[in-house]
Amino acid sequence: MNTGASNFVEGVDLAFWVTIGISVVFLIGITTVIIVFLFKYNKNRHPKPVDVKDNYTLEIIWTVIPTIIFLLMFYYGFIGYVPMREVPSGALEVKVTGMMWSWFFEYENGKKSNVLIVPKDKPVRLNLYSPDILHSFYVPAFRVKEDVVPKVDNYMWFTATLIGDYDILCAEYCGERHSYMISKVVVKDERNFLEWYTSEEKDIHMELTSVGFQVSQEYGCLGCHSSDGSKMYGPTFKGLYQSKRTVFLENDEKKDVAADEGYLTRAMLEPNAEVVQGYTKGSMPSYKGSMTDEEVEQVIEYIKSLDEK
Ligand SMILES: [Cu+2]
Repeated sequence: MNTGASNFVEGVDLAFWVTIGISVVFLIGITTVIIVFLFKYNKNRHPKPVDVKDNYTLEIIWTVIPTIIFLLMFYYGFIGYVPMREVPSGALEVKVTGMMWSWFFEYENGKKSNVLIVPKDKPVRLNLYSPDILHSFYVPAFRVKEDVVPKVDNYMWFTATLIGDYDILCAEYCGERHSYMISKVVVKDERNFLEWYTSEEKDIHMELTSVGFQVSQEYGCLGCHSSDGSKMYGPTFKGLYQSKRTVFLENDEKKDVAADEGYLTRAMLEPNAEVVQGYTKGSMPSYKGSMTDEEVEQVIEYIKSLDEK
């Protein structure tokens, strides 16, 4: 009986419990031996240490038994892993983009989303793509995890077996904000899934958000501006749109502004014309001539989108 949220839960959990079980037996066994020996071979009882040499029986036993135990753990791991690389034909294909610092999903019919919506009881193949650095797509409830490697066509698959919402995490820990790459798998029954999948409504806003995010990344904006409210070298993008700011003009005069489209555009093209209080003049380069008008708009769309999540 499969009681987990995906077809892989049973196999992975079995390998996990076998390994844990063996480890617990050894933990108890070894600890007991340590305690017994502590008393039995105490210096008071055994004032003269005895050297044990060339005991072949003992050596064979401690080679053969651990080998069998390791092979047992390997066996359960292997039979749990092999099916994960064999995608059934007819699986629903979804392109997964893992980028600094979010997930993005694109379906074969052009549907785009920032949550992964899948039908229950149907195999789903995820084609993993990264435009920037290493990521690791992880759905704990499904017991699936796979590296997303730039320039490598990696994939994974699963069949969701329970309706519900499950967390998606990035399990890569060598970068600053992988832990902020949180999304969801939403498992729907087939009818509800098809209703969403075939609906005409084009998620243009989502598309713009994604493009704006990519542009912000390309120009290095996100190296100094966070998207989650935390203070980096420059002000955060979150809550920035329409917020009230005190800025210093070029002649050092103070002025109150609202961060609307006009202000944000000026901030990208002439960053030193109005420098926000608390930040250093000259620390941001001008993007005049390098960013197109369209790209400026896309970054603004991205900044706006952060407040709608
Ligand atoms: Cu990541």
